[in-house]
Formats: sequence, structure tokens, C-alpha cells
Amino acid sequence: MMQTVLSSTLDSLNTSVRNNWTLAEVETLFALPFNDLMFQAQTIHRQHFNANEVQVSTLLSIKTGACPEDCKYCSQSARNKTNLEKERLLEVEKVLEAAQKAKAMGSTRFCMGAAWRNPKARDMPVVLDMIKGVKALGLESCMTLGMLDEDQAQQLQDAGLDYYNHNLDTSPEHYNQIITTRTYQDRLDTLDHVRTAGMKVCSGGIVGLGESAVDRASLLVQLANLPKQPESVPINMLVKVEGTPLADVDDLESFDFIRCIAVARIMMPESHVRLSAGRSAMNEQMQALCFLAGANSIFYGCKLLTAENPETDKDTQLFKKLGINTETIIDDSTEQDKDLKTSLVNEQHKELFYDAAH
Ligand code: SAM
Ligand code: DTB
Ligand code: SF4
Repeated sequence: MMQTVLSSTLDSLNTSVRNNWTLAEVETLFALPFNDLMFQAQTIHRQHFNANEVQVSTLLSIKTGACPEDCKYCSQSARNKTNLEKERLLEVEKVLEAAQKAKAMGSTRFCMGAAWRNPKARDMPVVLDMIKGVKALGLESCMTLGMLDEDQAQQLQDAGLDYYNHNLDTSPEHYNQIITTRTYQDRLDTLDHVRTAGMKVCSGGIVGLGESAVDRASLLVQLANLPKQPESVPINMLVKVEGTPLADVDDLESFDFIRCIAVARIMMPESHVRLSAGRSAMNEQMQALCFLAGANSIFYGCKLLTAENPETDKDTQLFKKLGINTETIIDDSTEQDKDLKTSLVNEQHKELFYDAAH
């Protein structure tokens, strides 16, 4: 009997990338018994990734606060009365100092975020220099600057930007409850410009915004059914910020968060699923279940953009307890580059992270 259940679960596993998910199918995945869902997610995860490796990125806010957008979760919206210290666009040198530190603590990707609706023409030369500087340090680069037009996306690509982060945030159905100053279609258009320019896409969302279970399924349908699935899918747990309209929203049940990770892993088998904002409020056991569900990326460093993140030594201890290694950079430019960078990062990681036997 047990054998039959197990083999039928395995038989029904379709591990190829699909862009035709229906809401009903995804709701069925969410409704699976927790252990069955985790088993499916872990099985798929192991077919595409080393199950004991996690990619680590470090965030820096390069321009903080006074944002004209009305995102109801955000500490940086000028419409929300939060106690945030506003900052102008940082100097390139300051950004590169932070990138150097991120590299020294073992991070492989440096993600720069700006509280903008979209970058202005005068900002572009500065952000392009930031990208070139970060690349010269041998780090992967990522930016999240708001909406991009085609030309801006091309400029970022030409400067060498590896990833552009632009989240769909929530389902199309729940979207108007959260943001009114830009449309869902605006977001899809930006993702299209990023893809067309040739950059890798980082796109995910936030859960715990007071959305329904169907909204969470619907968000994942949108992400998985993009013409090409995002290479990186951040799943953020809302960080409740005092002074925002969502400061007192009910907590999302932890298991529902873990289910989101597992369903994202099943639907987007080749993507890195990032256990993103909200880790400071999660205990180690919950984070371990997220890794078991198929999360294989985190933000590493004691600060996200404005909110806190676990201290780096807490993360290295957790990785050690779980036997997790950090992923090295896979550069797809030339084989020679690839070997050189991998060995350099490996060297560095040996001292900083637990080296679990493979
Ligand atoms: N301003 C740009 C934009 O929104 O397009 C880029 C930066 S914005 C802070 C990047 C993403 O961070 C948001 O789309 C949202 O998904 C996430 N985020 C922001 N505040 C958050 C919070 N309090 N909790 C969880 N995620 C959050
Ligand atoms: C993403 O999905 N999460 C990051 C990154 N992309 C830019 C941002 C999380 C922000 C958390 C709240 C804050 O630090 O203000
Ligand atoms: Fe501005 Fe981005 Fe925050 Fe929205 S999420 S208010 S666009 S910084």
C-alpha cells in the first residue's frame, strides 16, 4: 500500500519547465498534505540542484526613502509615516566599498536597490559606473531601480548587469489593494524589457500582505507562466513596518509560507527560489524547512534595504548546523573565466563557510 502511494506520487511528478500552469492545478498543490508537498518539492529540487548548496546575495540601498510610489508595505514610500532616514543616491566609491565588504564576507552577488519609481536620465551614468565597479570586483551584479524603459534596460545590460530585480509583489487580483501608482502591466512590461535586453530576471513577491490563499497561488501562476521563468524568484515574508498601512496585518501561518516555497520550487524547477525578507522573524527550524522545501538562495548580511536581516555569524552557524555550503559563481562568459572565478570564490569560502562533505 505504502509503496503504491509513493510510486504514484513519483509518477505524477512532472519535473520539466512548464509555462501553462492553471490556478486549479496550483491550488491542488497547495492543498496536498504537508509531507507529500515537501517530498515532491525536495525530489524536484534534487533533480536540478545540489540540495546542500545555497546562493548568497548581499543587498545595499543605494538611494533610500522619499519614494513617490504608494506601496502599502514599504518603509520608503513618502506616503507612509515611517521613521526612516532619507538618503540621496550614494557615491560610486561608497557603493564599491560596501561591495568589497560583501565579497570579503563570502557573498557572490551584490544587489543594489533604489527607492525610485524609475531611474531618471541623470542617474543612469552613476548606476552604470556602479555596475562596472561591482563587476570588476568579480561579483555578480543585481539592481532594482523601479520601472525601466527599453533603452534603460539596454544600457544596464551593456554595462554588464547580470540580474534585474522587479517583483510582481502579489496576485493581479489583490494588486490594487497594495499599490495604485503603477499597474501590474507596467511591471510585466519592465520584465519584458529586462529579458529583451538579455539580462537575467529576478522576480517574485511578498506574502503576508493580507492576501488570500488563492492570491498566493495566482502570484505563482503569473511568475511561472512568464514567457521564460525568472532565474531568481524571491519570496518575501512581509516585514511589518510601523507607520505603513500594513503594520498590523495578521501574521501569515508559518506552514503557509513554507508551502509557498515548496510550490514555487515545483512550478519553477530550474529557478533559484530565494528565502528573502522576513528571516529575522523566523527561527532556525523554520528556515531549515524552507531549505527542505527547495529554497536555495538568501540575502546575507545584517541589513536588507532598510530592515534588519540575521547577523552573518548566525547564518554561518545555521549553515554549519545544516551542512549547507554556499554556491560559487558560475560565469558563463568563457571556460577560463569560469574556472578562475570558481577557484577564487572557493578559496575565499573555505575560510568563511562550513565545508560539508559532498
Ligand atoms: N523601488 C523599486 C521598486 O519597488 O520597484 C525597487 C526596490 S523595492 C524596495 C524591491 C522589493 O522589495 C519590492 O518590490 C517588494 O517586493 C520588496 N519589499 C519592500 N518592502 C518590503 C517589506 N516591508 N517586506 C517585504 N518585502 C518588501
Ligand atoms: C526582494 O525581493 N527583496 C529585497 C530585494 N528584492 C530588493 C528587498 C526586501 C526589502 C525588505 C524591506 C526593507 O529592507 O526595507
Ligand atoms: Fe518605492 Fe519600491 Fe518602496 Fe514601492 S517598494 S514605495 S517603488 S521603494
